[in-house]
Amino acid sequence: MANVSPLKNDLLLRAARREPVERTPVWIMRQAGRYLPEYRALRAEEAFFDVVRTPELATEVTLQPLRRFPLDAAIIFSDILVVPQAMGLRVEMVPGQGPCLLDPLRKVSDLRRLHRPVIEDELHYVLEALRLTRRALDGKVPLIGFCGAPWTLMAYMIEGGGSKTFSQAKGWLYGAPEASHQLLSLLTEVLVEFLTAQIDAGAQVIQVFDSWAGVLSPDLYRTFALPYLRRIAEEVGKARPGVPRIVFARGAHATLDELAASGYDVVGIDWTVDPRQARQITQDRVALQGNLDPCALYADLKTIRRLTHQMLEAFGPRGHIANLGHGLHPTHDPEHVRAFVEAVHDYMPVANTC
Ligand code: 1CP
Repeated sequence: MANVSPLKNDLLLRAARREPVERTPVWIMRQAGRYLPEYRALRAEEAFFDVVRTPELATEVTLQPLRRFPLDAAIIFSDILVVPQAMGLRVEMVPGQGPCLLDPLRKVSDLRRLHRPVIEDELHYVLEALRLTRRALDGKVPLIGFCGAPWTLMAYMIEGGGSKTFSQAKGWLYGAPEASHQLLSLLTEVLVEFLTAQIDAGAQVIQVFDSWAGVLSPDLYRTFALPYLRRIAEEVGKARPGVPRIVFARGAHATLDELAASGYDVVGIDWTVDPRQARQITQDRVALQGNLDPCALYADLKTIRRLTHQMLEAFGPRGHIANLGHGLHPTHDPEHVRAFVEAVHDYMPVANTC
């Protein structure tokens, strides 16, 4: 990119490549959001998707957590549902409930309602927000771009919103496998273009969120999720080599070994996975990201520090990006978030005395 400063803090990039680092880098999923009073103040004035669609506001919200805490990365403020929106589905944010798709896919013939978006047109606001944020960061820390994984997006497009079981979307996988593959392929092609465009606009790392991996059996995950995740890693890696790719597949424990071989540089794990076991399974094929239980931040500050240090010890110093095992909750206290970030900063690994 022209006219941008060189990176002053590249800890996250080095950890993603499993290179030695002076200190484990840390960022937090949903680090921008409702637990911050300054975010809530802005949201009292502006609708969610207006913030997402206004690059100056998206940049402001992206930077809010970095003004408070010494984080080692920024993640662009947006949502995974901007892609279904760009493909023709209407999405609204319902206060206290979450996203709601007004015209979800109900039957296979509804696939005809989807169109293939021209990324530079229909998602230009994400790209512009990345360009603005990159300039505002002035090389302070790397900027993460992201998207939802094909399966997770398909799940929302069929259910119309969050769900405990995602049984309608799973119904498609069992009852209409061909149409499901057609939808997943289309999403994959769009996501490859979107991630590549995000990198061109300034994203220095990309993360794919497969938030609903955990509702699929290992067999379904192998058939309907992993092949598409692999294609994304491969094609983005080929188009823009050297940009670290992270995959976070929440609940995909049974397929961790295959995820580690799916072409990503980093695999994010949720808090139900033991870091030592994850290391054993993944060996030195990938770096790992995670995985303190977000609810651990409801503990007192001393306990947060102890639990964070225990987590760092379990992962070991090489190839680890500290994070929570999922996103922050609106009820988290920013001072407890600070305790987590600072505990990562001041961790001193026990010296190896042999
Ligand atoms: O009113 C509000 O302000 C809405 C709260 C909110 C926020 C702050 C939503 C609604 N999205 C976001 C921002 C967001 N979403 C980011 C910003 C960057 C950051 O992390 O700081 C990111 C990366 C996402 C990604 C996202 N959106 C995911 C994947 C991560 C995850 O949490 O698993 C998912 C599943 C969504 C959908 C979504 N958007 C919002 C909600 C409440 C949900 C979940 C809906 C559900 O399943 O119930």
